[in-house]
Amino acid sequence: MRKSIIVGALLLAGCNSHQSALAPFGLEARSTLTMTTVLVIGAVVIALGVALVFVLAVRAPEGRLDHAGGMRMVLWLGAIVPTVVLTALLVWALPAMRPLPDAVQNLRVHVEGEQFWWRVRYKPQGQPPLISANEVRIPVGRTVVFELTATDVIHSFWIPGLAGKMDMIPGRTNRLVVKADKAGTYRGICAEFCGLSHALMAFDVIAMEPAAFDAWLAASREPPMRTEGRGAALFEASGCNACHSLNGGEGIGPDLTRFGERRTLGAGILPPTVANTAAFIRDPHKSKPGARMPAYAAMPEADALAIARWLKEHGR
Ligand code: HEC
Ligand SMILES: [Cu+2]
Repeated sequence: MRKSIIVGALLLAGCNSHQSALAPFGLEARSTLTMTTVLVIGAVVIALGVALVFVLAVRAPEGRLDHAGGMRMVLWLGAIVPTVVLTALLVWALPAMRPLPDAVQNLRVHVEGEQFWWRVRYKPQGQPPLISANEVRIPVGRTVVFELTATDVIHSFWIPGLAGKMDMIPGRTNRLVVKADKAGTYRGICAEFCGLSHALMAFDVIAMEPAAFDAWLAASREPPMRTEGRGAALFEASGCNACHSLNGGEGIGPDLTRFGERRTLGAGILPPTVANTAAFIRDPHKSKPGARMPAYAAMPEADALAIARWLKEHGR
């Protein structure tokens, strides 16, 4: 008993509203939760009803139940009631199955799954795209169309609090239409085994009030403030810019233009402190086995720290 209480408490502690289908912040996840609740309550009511019928039948005095009565019960409980209940459930659930209308495409966000990180391209209507990585910002109350694809293997894009999973398949673009209804910082993950660091592939989802989102988008378009110095020189001399863009461009690795603004390092796995970033640069495979970034084991720690410090203040 004591043990099960402890286990139960630990399980509950694992439920955090940051990444949970039980704490929805979008329309689709909300209707899924309502439906789940109704189905669970319905199942409990039916199970209790069956148990009650069973007890009554066992306790009924001899001769009280005849064959015709049994057949009537089978007809009602076995055919009529299930047909009515299932039909009612279907009629009730049909509207929720209709995808959100995406005619008003305020914002398209193209997300590409990579081993083991997320390439993000914002495509607001009538504006040039904005490139980012490992973080998705969306405006509350506006329809957002995620365009999902992959470079290497199949990944699955899942923001539990917002909507269901959607596969990311190389050579194909899947669309997921969502609408957030509560501002906050949430978490998304990869839900399809994609290699060694599959479990280390997450991202922040930041749902912002529309005005704040527009301001962020406009600010992100300003050319990044370039700071020179030891970090900048080392970044270039070490060949980091062969894979990482610092001005909103494409590269083999995640765009680092606004790395200082991000809330995680390495696709949702570590706090982006200077020490963690320096350690990641020298040995990315320690925290992320199989990551497609070469280790810089020979780089002196002081140099890695200088780059990390510079990356964090580069941008703004
Ligand atoms: C061959 C390409 C390549 C080179 C060269 C390279 N990186 Fe990377 N880097 C990557 C890839 C790929 C990732 C994504 C790893 C992951 O999360 O799976 C990455 C991730 C990172 C991250 C974490 C980014 C994030 O969004 O959290 C930082 C910081 C970083 N690299 C810094 C550097 C620095 C500094 C150098 C030079 C010393 C460097 N990289 C050289 C490919 C490269
Ligand atoms: Cu993945």
